[in-house]
Amino acid sequence: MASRICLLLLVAFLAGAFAGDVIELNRSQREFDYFALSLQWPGTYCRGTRHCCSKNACCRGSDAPTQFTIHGLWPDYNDGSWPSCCYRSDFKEKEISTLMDGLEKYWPSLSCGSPSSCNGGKGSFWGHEKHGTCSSPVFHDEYNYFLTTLNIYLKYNVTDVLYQAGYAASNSEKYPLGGIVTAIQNAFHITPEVVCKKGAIDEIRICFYKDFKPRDCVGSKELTSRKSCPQYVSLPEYTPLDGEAMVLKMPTDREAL
Ligand code: U2P
Repeated sequence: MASRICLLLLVAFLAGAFAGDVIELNRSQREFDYFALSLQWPGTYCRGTRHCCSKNACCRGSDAPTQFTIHGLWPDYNDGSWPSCCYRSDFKEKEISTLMDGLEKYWPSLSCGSPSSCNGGKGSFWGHEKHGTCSSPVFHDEYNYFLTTLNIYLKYNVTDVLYQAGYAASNSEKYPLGGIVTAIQNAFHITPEVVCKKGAIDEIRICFYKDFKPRDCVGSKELTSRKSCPQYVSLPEYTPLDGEAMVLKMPTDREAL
């Protein structure tokens, strides 16, 4: 009788685990210190687009994004490192189905490749958001992680702040890095981290305490050493592939991987 109960418990446990219940992956990773909201500039990222697929927002023609889009909300440590893949839990797209329009618009994939994930890279683009698994105790579920990220992205509108300060997308202008940083400091009272690629702004990161009050990013100190950005940077406009080229270049999602 006892062995039958043990067997039943074992079956129930395995059924729970395989049904996608949360499994702790790495106990050695301590709780994170702060969040970095990493924003990418499509004008810089999309310049590297070599082929198209349906999920790639760089391929939306005239609907391609023209504002900073979300790269991720990253739990980080004060020493500059970060935890990753803290729990294995199956990503359930259904839980965020009501957020899909916002995610497609503000948090789109800008490539056809599959980002790395904790579960072998399968499933939807947002399923790779392994950072959510390390956001405990602030977040315990997918829905709140994605909803909060969209909300703080909309509240701290970096594209608008730069535009109001005179820094608009341009393929001819170069802007002082110091001026861009000052515009964000004046608006949000924190220093962002800026990452460049070939002299163009690639990412801007703004950081938050766990209660979502803004704070300096750890990497913002590297600004003074001009780590990846020159003194004058560009904020390129993206000219999408035209309709005909897109049709010719549009492989299926499978081919694009
Ligand atoms: O910067 C390269 C990649 O490292 C991951 N990263 C970086 C900084 C940080 O604070 N946290 C972090 O996770 C990102 O990996 P991804 O989420 O894109 O897979 C970043 O792209």
